[in-house]
Amino acid sequence: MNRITLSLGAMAMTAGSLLAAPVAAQEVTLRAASSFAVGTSFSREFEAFVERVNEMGEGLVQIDFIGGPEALPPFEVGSAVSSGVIDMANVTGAFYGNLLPIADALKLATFSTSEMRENGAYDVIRRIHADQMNVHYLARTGIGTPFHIYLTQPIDGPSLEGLRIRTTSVYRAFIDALGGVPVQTAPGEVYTALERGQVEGYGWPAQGILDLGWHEHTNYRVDPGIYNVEVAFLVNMDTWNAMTDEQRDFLTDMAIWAEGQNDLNPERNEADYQLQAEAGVETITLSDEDAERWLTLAYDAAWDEAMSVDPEVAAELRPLIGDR
Ligand code: 173
Repeated sequence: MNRITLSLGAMAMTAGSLLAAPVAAQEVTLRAASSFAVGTSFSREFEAFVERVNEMGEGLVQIDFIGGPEALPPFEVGSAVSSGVIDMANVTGAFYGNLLPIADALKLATFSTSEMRENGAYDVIRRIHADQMNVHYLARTGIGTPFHIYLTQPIDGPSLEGLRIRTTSVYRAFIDALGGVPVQTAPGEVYTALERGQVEGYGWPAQGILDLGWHEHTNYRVDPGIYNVEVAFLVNMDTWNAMTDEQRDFLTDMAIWAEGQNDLNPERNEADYQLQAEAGVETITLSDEDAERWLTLAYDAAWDEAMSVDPEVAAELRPLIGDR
């Protein structure tokens, strides 16, 4: 009798405290896509993030990764996350210039992600992404990895006169300044453009040219590299706002973990330079004087472009993201 009374009492208490407790957050599943091919250099970081979120976020946040360019064309990933066709994207600002032209200027950052989180740069970056694109800027990968110009034929100084160079908005102003002819393609078209002799070179980061076989048609890499790679994790703003603080904080912690991986970039770059050399890609190292001219042209051309695209935001960003 005693026992029965006790357990009934316990049941009543449990029911009472369940009713009084705040409703536990339901697990949310986010549909995500990458603008880079699965398993390649600029998707890998995001895939590691997805794996970690799915491992540590059980009952809270899960990510359904639908894939890379086979799922969504790379230049449409920005629109898809903006409109909510997907909830989350791994994409570079260079691929959504149609929505937020100034995003390409984020390649000009010289500060680390933690410096930019602290000094207010992220506030500006988040504001422009929210206002103009309806997305939350969650994380930035790529800091510590420069871009290079890769060529099928040698140059002997800072000039690309008459050469057709595959580009995105990242390298366009620089190629123009060097007298080259920029030819815009998605990464997935670079191999064919090289194979068919439609271009004499291309812009691409330090990492990844072996991922899609481009080393087979690449004879030279020009050093020094320029800028810093920017590949962001974006979340649709309606999705972000619909989540609980706990879910948002969890994703932010995971994002900061992903940004911590940027510290590995210098050694990853060296590993790729080594692989390029083994694959027969020769390095053209510009003289100190030419290197200075190369870098000055690269940064001046890109900042001029940023100032013409959105002078107010460019001027606001410049001291916050760092200047060469
Ligand atoms: O396609 C590109 O060359 C490009 O713009 C880019 C940007 C970031 C990472 C890798 C490539």
